[in-house]
Amino acid sequence: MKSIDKDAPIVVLTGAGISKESGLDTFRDTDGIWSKVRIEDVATPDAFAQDPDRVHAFYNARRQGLLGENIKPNAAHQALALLEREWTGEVLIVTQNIDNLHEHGGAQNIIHMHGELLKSICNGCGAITGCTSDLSISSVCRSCDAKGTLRPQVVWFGKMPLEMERIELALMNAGLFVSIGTSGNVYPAAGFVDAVRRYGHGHTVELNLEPSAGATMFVESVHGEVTTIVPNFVKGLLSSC
Ligand code: BJW
Repeated sequence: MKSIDKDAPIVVLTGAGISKESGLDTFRDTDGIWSKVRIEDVATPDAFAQDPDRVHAFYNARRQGLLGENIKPNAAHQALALLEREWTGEVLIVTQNIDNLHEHGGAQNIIHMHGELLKSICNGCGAITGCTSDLSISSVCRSCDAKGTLRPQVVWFGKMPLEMERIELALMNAGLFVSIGTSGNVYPAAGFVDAVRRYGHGHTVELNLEPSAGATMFVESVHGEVTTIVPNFVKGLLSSC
């Protein structure tokens, strides 16, 4: 592991692979979510416009799954929270995941660039509200009283991910960019490593089960299960300074 200045900001990008060992499905693995449902049926604004019942059912099932007692943060989520506590510089976790396992693992500085499953947004007034129960076309927005306008606060294909300006600034300033548990298929997240190479100055590391689509763009790669490789990586980082 290259030695990193302990005051340098770190940006960590996470994807579905970090939550796999907590019991949540990934998208593109052979048993992943997209092997069971089609993206165009559940994860686009058009899908919601054409068949909101189907989209609600898809996210209701995932929300109830996430709230199950067996779903807990794993050693990788906890290691990143430790890094956030112990590192002298800023650690920003940019997650593509809509689950809450980074928060439950103890991390605080988190951007959910693809939204959060435990929040709803009103297509009418834009109000964002905590949401732990099922949504339907009969749900009523508590802010504007409109019926049928609530949807999960998630970023579907064709929509701009959240807080992109803040993320881009952090990538430019990062001394280290670490990508964890993502296949590197979905933009703009898949392009972060290239942005760091072109416009930033940080060291780049991929931690994933297998080489991602953008693996050759990283200076360093470690392949294996996150519950092993992330705690080891964090331990090495904290002891190298
Ligand atoms: C383990 C492990 C273990 C497993 N240990 N590892 C052509 C070129 C470039 C871009 C585009 C293009 N055509 C269209 C686009 C844009 C599009 C895009 O990227 N499409 C691609 C598919 C080509 N992107 C968008 O539309 C985005 N918006 C956008 O670009 O806005 C700009 C714009 C807007 C308007 C006009 C013009 C421009 C929005 C993307 C939204 C993504 N949404 C989803 C679903 C919503 C949330 C949800 O329901 O959960 O987000 S899709 C899905 O993929 C989800 C994820 O966050 C995202 C990324 O998946 P992730 O995390 O990488 O998961 P997997 O399953 O792919 O990978 C898991 C990895 O973990 C694997 O590698 C495993 O090996 C590994 N793993 N177990 C370690 N134990």
